[in-house]
Amino acid sequence: MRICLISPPSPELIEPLSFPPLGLLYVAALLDEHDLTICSIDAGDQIPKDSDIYAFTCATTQVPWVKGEILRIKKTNPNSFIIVGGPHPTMTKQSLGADCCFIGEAEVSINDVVKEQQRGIVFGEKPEKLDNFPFPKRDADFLSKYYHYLAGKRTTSMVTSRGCPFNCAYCCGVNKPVRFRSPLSVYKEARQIKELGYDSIVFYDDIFTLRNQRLKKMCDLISQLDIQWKCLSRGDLVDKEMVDWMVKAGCIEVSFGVESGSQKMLENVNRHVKTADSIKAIRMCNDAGLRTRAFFIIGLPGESWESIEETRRFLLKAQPTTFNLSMFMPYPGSDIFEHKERYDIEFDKSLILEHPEELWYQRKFDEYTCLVRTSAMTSEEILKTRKQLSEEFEEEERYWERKDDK
Ligand code: B12
Ligand code: SF4
Repeated sequence: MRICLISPPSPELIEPLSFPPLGLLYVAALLDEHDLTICSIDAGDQIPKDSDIYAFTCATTQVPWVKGEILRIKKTNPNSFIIVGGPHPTMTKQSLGADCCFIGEAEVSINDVVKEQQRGIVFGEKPEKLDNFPFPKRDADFLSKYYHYLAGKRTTSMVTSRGCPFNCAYCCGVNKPVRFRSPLSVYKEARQIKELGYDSIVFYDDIFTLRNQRLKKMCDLISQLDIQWKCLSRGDLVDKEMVDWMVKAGCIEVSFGVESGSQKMLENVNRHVKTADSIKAIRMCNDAGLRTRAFFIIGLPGESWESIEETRRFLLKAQPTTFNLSMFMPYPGSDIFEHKERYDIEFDKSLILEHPEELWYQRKFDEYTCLVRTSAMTSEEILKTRKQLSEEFEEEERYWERKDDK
């Protein structure tokens, strides 16, 4: 069977060729016995005309392009079978015109879907023991289309767990509940990545430090590989001992989803992390010699002049090495999108459903859009204060990324 796997373009990203589409590479590994082509549209690959099956991965921002391509393939190759999977179909159950709309993770069910050409909405059975399934298909030719440097070293991405146990109201929360791979399986995949010529890994787990003893075992094993890495954590899920293990194992950077400096706002969006814990965690990592990055979302429900000021004070106190101020975008499937009446926020739901491309919050470097307003701030005010806050701290940022990472 000729199967073409398609990674749609990501014009919303400033550097779309930083990381390969991991989800699709997992699907590729599962379908390995077929005649496979993997197309990265961002890398300029052309979709073959004569495939038997076309399988798209799709995030919400990619919907208009995917819909258009499905329509085109239906005309030019009407006998082919088209599948769409990934975060958007999983959150919305929208088929976008495909024959099969695949919900959830591919591991257990994708081969049956392909063999039986199952039509309509198909719910993928949850893979429980992740160790039983193959690593992503990291074909060297395909990987060479992507490049990312972390502190001067060529870097690629990997995940060691699925899902997360929390329910933040702004998050799409795909691939729940949380499941972990064994430290040994993580080590073997990291070793394979090293053998492919990478000395550096970004762990894209939602929260890499979720389980203390598992982290210790992973660090013990990873330290044998002499690689550098970075990961995501939470202010309440890291302590000094864990940081020491991580440093010894080659960790150079930890990112924290702080989201806001206002405790009240965090509680409003069901993010139960104390700002004091985030400050403590960032400073602890700084002291251990790690680079720290704090992610904030401006424009969450209840955003006000006061909460912006609290975010400003947070930055002054925590002093992360760098930070990102992204704009809040309500994604279908998140609690805020589905139940906006419960939150202090306004946005046009039908506009987002009809034009999901509007959810690109950053059109170009430093060019942001805002689709929301709160009782205290208009969209324009949210945009303006985001920019002001960013400019105020730009001078203080050390900007290691731009200096070192090219
Ligand atoms: C790493 C990551 C990124 C990276 C790299 C993306 C990449 N090229 O890999 C960066 C930073 C670039 C990024 C950017 C964005 N991201 Co992002 N990202 C993630 C993150 C943390 C991990 C993705 C991952 O690799 N998961 C591991 C793999 C194994 O899981 P998976 O991709 O879901 O794949 C499985 C299934 O979905 C399914 N599957 C996937 N594709 C297909 C295809 C077929 C045919 C089938 C059958 C099955 C199938 O099988 C796979 C194996 O089980 C997720 C959160 C998460 N935990 O998943 C958010 C997430 C995917 N991102 C999200 C968002 C919103 C974005 C941005 C839009 C943000 C922005 N800038 O505005 C952009 C859009 C980028 C894009 N066009 O895809 C949302 C998606 C929401 C949505 N409804 O689309 C998520 C879910 C975060 C969240 N919790 O809200 N992201
Ligand atoms: S934002 Fe992070 S912690 Fe919150 S539900 Fe999503 S992945 Fe989990």
